Amino acid sequence: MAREYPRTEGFTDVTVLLPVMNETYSLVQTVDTILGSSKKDVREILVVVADKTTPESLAEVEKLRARLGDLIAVHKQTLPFLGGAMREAFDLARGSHTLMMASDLETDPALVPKLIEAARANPDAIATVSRWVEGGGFHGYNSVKLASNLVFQKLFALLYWTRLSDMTYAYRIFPTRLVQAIRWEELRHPFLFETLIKPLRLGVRVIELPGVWRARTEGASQNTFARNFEYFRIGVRVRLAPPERLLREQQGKAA
Ligand SMILES: Nc1nc2c(ncn2[C@@H]2O[C@H](COP(=O)(O)OP(=O)(O)OP(=O)(O)O)[C@@H](O)[C@H]2O)c(=O)[nH]1
Ligand SMILES: [Mg+2]
Repeated sequence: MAREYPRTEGFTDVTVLLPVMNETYSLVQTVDTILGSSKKDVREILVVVADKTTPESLAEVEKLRARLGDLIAVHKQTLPFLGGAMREAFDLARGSHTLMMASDLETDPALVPKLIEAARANPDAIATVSRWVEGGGFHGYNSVKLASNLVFQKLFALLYWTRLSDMTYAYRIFPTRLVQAIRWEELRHPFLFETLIKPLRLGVRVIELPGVWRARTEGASQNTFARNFEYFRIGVRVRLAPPERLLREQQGKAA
């Protein structure tokens, strides 16, 4: 019989993942907004830093740690890039659920309570934010990128035969056991898409909530437009892979 993904029966608390490269006040505002609304549900905020994280960002992380103590955990990544940061963080998460977002304010931290409520009501599902449904949107998104994004979403919704409208926005809450059971491949930004399509192929239910994307006001993205074409490769490969091959040999352990 085909192996199945491990089920999650309840929400107890959430590990919030915040990757940081060049954010300062955006990071602090993200943390304070989350704790202001949802502290009782937060197991820890796991900040992931890299060799290239700026000294200004590292200083803000240290200040947060001094101010908030155990609520802030810091991990220095070994694998490279954004996917590498998230993959290591998935294995360190201790909450029943793991929330993936950014620290540049492009993932509106005011939506965190809604994501937590969705996870509490549907603990075995993924709740993800969509910019393409009523109530969602884009502010300051380049128009060529916007058109390409829409075409990409429609194409892959058809290929995966799903009603989901936004499969590439990296703002979502997962059952932690699920993300620890999957065998991840990507290291760069296509990882963000991989975190939705692999669960879809495993039969995980995915719920969408509306959200507005706003361009960051400090620092710069680590992604380049040309690299967006790499999303096609993982999109097609995962569609063709047998679902049981998407799981690690030993669930919950490093593969
Ligand atoms: N620790 C760590 N954080 C990263 C890395 N790359 C990006 N980040 C952070 O992850 C978040 C999202 O990355 P961005 O580079 O802004 O990418 P994006 O907004 O998803 O992509 P675009 O829409 O193409 O701009 C930001 O808070 C970044 O600072 C990385 O290699 N390591
Ligand atoms: Mg960004």
